Amino acid sequence: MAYTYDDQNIFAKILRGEIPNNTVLETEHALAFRDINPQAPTHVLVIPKGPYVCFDHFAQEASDAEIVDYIRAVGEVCKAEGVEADGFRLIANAGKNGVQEVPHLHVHILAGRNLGRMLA
Ligand code: DGP
Repeated sequence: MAYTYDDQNIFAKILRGEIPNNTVLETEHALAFRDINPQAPTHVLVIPKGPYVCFDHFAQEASDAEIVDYIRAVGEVCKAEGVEADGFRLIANAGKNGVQEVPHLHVHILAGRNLGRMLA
């Protein structure tokens, strides 16, 4: 399907500097910041800087450079936050059934407590 990107979404505004954020990491193609409503002691969102609605949109249309930079950014945040020792969870909600609130791709990095066996 063809995705339409809404440049008025809240993460687009964060990327343009119109809304403040608690930045954890910034790279050429990615920005990581703390979730405003944390669900775990560590709850960081990693977004690409490009206009991608969700994970498959990004995987289909982003350049190799964007994809590599973005995945590496997730890894860098995991390392910086020290989540590998006790484990963590990555979540990328998409669309209506995925209950995606903000229509700009974001991976949630959750850690710091036992997250249970539920997927979401
Ligand atoms: P999702 O349901 O996957 O689309 O989650 C969106 C997340 O974005 C949710 O956990 C709350 C977070 N969020 C929403 N608005 C803001 C904001 O203005 N700043 C920050 N840092 N996080 C936000």
